[in-house]
Amino acid sequence: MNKAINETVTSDFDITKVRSDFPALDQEIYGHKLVYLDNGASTQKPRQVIDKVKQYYERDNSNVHRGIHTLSQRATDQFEAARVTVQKFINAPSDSEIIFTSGTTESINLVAHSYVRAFLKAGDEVIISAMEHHSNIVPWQLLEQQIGIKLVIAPINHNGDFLFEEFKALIGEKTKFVAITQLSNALGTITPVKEIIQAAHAVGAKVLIDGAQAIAHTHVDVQALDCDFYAFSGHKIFSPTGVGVLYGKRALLDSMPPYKGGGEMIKVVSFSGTTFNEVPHKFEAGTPNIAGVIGMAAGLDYVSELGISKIANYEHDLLEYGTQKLLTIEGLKIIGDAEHKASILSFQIDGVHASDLGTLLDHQGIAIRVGHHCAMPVMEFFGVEATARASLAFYNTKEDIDALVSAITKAVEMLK
Ligand code: 7TS
Repeated sequence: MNKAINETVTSDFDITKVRSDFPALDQEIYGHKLVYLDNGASTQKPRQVIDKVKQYYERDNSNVHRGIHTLSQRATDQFEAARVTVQKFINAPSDSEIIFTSGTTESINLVAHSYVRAFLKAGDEVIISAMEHHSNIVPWQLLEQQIGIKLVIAPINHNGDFLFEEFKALIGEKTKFVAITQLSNALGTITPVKEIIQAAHAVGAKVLIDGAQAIAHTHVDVQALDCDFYAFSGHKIFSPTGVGVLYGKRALLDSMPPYKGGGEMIKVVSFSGTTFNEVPHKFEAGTPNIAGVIGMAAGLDYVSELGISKIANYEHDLLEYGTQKLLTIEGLKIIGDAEHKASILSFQIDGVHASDLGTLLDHQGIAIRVGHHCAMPVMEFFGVEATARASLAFYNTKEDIDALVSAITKAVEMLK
């Protein structure tokens, strides 16, 4: 990272107007203005998303794909229009390649079940990185136990960089699948996903990208990446909880067996044999999170309107500013200083327990996350049990960072 302190973090959008779109930001916690720096866990929602969900429940609430009546048609139209919004947002070739799930975790489990469990056999290798979130580790470990695949871990270094050459050395004829985060939630590392995908494809392996963190911070183009699967959650991109996306290449999705059985995913059900619906419906058994899906389309529209590259530039400057300011605190060490980094500031302070720090910051109105961030192997690698993590969004400001630094300084004085 460029180490010069950028005192003038400027946005190409109207930050005051942007902040006023997010009602939750405008409140006090213990008598202090809320400074929300836990965007890696979940983002706040703009009024446009909240209004959309409210409008749906007040006017259009009904089930999708099964009603002849007006409300059901309205709900279905909005639900399917949301699929096209997602398709365009990630530049997928077809809206039939967009499957609505409950979030990244379910998207990854769908692929684990319907692709890896269905097509890999004992001894086949699945590569993940050493900095995955538990939801991109445990599904593969379950398959290790259940069908005997071998999980191979691509290493990182102590800056948190993904080691591409070491990764390439792990790839071989046994490699059948690669599942990698695009942005580490614990370290902020941006991984070279395009190169990873090319290297995996060279041996015929398929690739899933965990975009849970990346989706709100970088431009995602699944065709340019040429990934086979891409997973993300609505709630990390200013949209409702309980909804997410799995993108998959159509030919793969067509070849895969369903993940869950139930209504909507079938063509004909009979006791002499059942046939399945076309994708994406084949993977969407049961009544979906209709309000969540419609709200997510509004969230993606909001981000598109601001412009993801403007967001990325602004957050990059803010991250550099935050890095420099935090490093002025005595005894503070940043965990994760990768060359390519976004949105996450994980740190530790000598002699200070992260959870004590988190509590004292909360009492000053500052929301951060402390703990292992569901990435325990990363903590083990760095020899720490927990870090404090400030994670940024485009509505954060230099003043938020200043408030964080001053609150940490006060907290450290109290704790030492
Ligand atoms: N993958 C990554 C990289 C994540 O950061 C998360 C959530 C997930 C997968 C799972 O997403 P979910 O929406 O299905 O739960 N990460 C975090 C976090 O960093 N703090 O809280 C949740």
